Amino acid sequence: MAKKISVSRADKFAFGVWCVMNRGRDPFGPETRPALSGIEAIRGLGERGVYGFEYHDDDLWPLGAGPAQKRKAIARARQAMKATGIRCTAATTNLFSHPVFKDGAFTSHDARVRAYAVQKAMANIDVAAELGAEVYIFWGGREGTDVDIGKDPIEALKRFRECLNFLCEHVLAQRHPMVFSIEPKPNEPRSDTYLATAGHALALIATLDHPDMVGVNPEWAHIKMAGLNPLHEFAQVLEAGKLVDIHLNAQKPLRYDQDMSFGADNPKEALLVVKLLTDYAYSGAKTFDAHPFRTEADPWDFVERCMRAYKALELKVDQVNSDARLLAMLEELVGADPDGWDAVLASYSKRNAGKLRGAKFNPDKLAQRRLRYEQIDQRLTEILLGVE
Ligand SMILES: [Mn+2]
Repeated sequence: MAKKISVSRADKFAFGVWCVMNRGRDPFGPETRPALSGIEAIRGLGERGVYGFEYHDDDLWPLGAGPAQKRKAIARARQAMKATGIRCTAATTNLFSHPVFKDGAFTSHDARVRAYAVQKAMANIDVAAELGAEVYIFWGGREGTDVDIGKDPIEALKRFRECLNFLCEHVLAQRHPMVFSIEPKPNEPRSDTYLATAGHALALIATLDHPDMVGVNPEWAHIKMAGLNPLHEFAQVLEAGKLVDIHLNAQKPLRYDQDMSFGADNPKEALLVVKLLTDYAYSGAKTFDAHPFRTEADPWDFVERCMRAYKALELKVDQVNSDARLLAMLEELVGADPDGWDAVLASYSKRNAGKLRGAKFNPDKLAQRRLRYEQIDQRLTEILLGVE
């Protein structure tokens, strides 16, 4: 009998408020859904048992709002949080909508634009800390180029680094209990974006003044846009101890940013991502950063769907992790290590090097070992499809 799916706050699901505020506008047509304010978004998510929300500064108060208007918006957000039990899990700065950022924010040529961007981030970092956000995200929306001769990519990376270093110092000075997170994306809205993949972000982080304060929140769709493998990207960030948040959605490879509901494109890949997060006990928020199809009347079926898809895949992960046939085949795949090479390779020593130098291998024989990948993959498919 099929198991019933129920979602609770213990699942630590989160949504960007912008996901449900999305009104279906695309480059070819206007809005198809009525407006929803950031506060209504927080409240609606909270009422549906969602654990957390993420927001951009401009989602909660308009750009250029005075102190009184801003305080009022923050108070209303806190009210909605208190009334529904939803938490603010992460926040970020809108450094891409206003035309001032049309050629980048942290990587703009204009020092005044860079300073304005850092000021805007600084101000929202303080609000985010007040709302309890433990993660602050940097998605470099416009940090890229359309004309590569027009911007020195080395200089751009230096500028990005400088701004992150400055903001890390701000967080330390304010004693906010917060880490930063870089969200990579290969392109769109710019022709090419700096820090295109998780690997790019990890490499930049290693060069920062406070690398321990900065992680990565890779996004499924952004990875697919680059034609890469979400499982591998998430795993590399997780293995580096840098997975501080994750943006789940769906996306057909190598296309414009589709941001479909989680599980909508490739359930097998999605299953393996849920398995990764389960097996390695990822403890951060599982955040959906997607939006409803333009054909939807309201955003709530979409919210329900993303969470149910994750829970359904979690049930499948239980099955996969306890399927005797599959486990036996996977064990056989790893095989035995009768000569203890695992231990030799784990650490270099003169003795180990000597043992390796003197060893005799028979590559032709080793190559004959049976690898049942066809059967393994089919077993996974059948578990996913629910057939015996
Ligand atoms: Mn995202």
